[in-house]
Amino acid sequence: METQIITTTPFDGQKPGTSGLRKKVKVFQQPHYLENFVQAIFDTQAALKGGILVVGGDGRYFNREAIQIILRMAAANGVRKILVGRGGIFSTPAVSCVIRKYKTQGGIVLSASHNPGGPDEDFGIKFNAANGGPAPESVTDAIYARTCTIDRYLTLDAPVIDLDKLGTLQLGETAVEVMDPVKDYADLMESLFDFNAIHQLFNSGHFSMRFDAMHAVTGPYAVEILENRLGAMPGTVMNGEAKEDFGGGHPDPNLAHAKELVALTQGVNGLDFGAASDGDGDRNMILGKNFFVTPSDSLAVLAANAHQTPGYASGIRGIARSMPTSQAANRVADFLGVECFETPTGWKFFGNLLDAGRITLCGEESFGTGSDHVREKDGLWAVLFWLNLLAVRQQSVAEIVTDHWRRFGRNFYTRHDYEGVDLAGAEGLMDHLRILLSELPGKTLGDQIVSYADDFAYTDPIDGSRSERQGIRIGFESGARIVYRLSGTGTAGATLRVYLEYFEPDPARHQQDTQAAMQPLVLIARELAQIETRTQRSEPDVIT
Ligand code: VG1
Ligand code: CO
Repeated sequence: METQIITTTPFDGQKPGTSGLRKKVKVFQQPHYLENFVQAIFDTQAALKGGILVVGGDGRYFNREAIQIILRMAAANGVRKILVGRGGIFSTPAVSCVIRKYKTQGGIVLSASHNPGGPDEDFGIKFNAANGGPAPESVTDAIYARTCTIDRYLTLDAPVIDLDKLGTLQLGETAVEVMDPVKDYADLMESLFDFNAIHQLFNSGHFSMRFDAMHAVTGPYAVEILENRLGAMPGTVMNGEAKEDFGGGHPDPNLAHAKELVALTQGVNGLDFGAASDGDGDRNMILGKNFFVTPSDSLAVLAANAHQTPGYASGIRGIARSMPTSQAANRVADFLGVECFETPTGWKFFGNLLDAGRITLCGEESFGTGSDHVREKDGLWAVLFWLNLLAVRQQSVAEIVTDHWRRFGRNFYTRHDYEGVDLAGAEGLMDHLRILLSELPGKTLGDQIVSYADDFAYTDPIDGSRSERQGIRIGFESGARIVYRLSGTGTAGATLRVYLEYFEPDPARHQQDTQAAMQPLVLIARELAQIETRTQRSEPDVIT
């Protein structure tokens, strides 16, 4: 097998967004496109030479082809050993787990997460560092800079590798180990949660649940953990067969896209517990009987109850939440006397805080929750955490959350997304808000008085790196907030996200309907940003 040096030229626009490089499959299929980006990783990450690399993806269309390309390039670039999941499969949190467990120099994750898959849909790639987490901006910036100057890549003239058979084979000088993508991750989960208690809950005869894998990567993980190890009834995992196009669906675990599951939890005979994960297994949605847990509340509830699970029995060191995530977690942190950090959107911003031991739990409003057990958000981990709490507290999901509100007050929360809007219009809207910022404090909007308004900037407390223009925050004296930002994961046009929150201390008002309760704030947000005239949309496409 000979190393080949292929001449190439830079591709415009290989700048990674919130979670890596995401483009249409057709873009990735252009000659040399993927190769360019992958070579930029090898050219900038010197430790990979002679080191160990983990490779795997969520199984979407183009996953297998991409992996073959990456394996040949990794061998040509002198990687000593590659750990690849059988069938090319690894969930995102499982990649993180494997990088850490085997102390590798990093990993390449192939996924476009919750975006649809298929020949006309999305694909994505990102590099995870030796801590198991998405590369920090300094690294993604370096990779991007290299894609702008690259003139050649290295590959091996080698036959296709059989990814479906476990075992180690040789690719030139490089050992390629095809491993079970589930086992190490399932073992880690077993070390964190009380599997006996959950097993008993499943066997009690008075607990019903479904996990919706949405035809995405968590199917095999959920079957192994919930059905095989924990003894849940066969069929507990629905849509468990992973498909290249996710069965034509949108593998995004929220009220809009997991309708089938939501319906099963409704009515007098609704399930006691429903949960779902996304394309690459890092997101989670938690449902009780006729009850939806917002991700922001989920983070706060897990933090307040963490000591009731074996993995977190000695308490938590601190919490971090992404900026648009509700402030419910801050109230728990205050109560526990631990720090609560507010970081820009994207899991990479939690990495340093986790590595430094400043935080144990972290989360995002976008259905992402996680802890220091890996360096990615982790869908099944959150589901098991909830199951552990349900088992030891012997309460329903609704009881646990309403108890929490009674103790801490309720942060009503919603997010309105305007998808695929005109890019210039969306940028114009953000610029318009930036100009308004300085004159807002002290002003009355609707029935709210503005206390602060800024374009969020973050200085990493560990390495001092600075990230600017991370979204517009408008805080009111009542504790309410409006946040505007543009998505960094879309592949067509722009997506405007408007995040709304208000605090309600009075338990008598905790049962109100969220959208109705938030209507006054919604109107303020629409008017202030001139959403209708600037996006040509009168209503959001997705409300979560
Ligand atoms: C979205 C979410 C963000 C999340 C990111 C990646 O980003 O808002 O919280 O970290 O997706 O999640 P954006 O830029 O579109 O708002 V995943 O499950 O794609 O790894
Ligand atoms: Co995801």
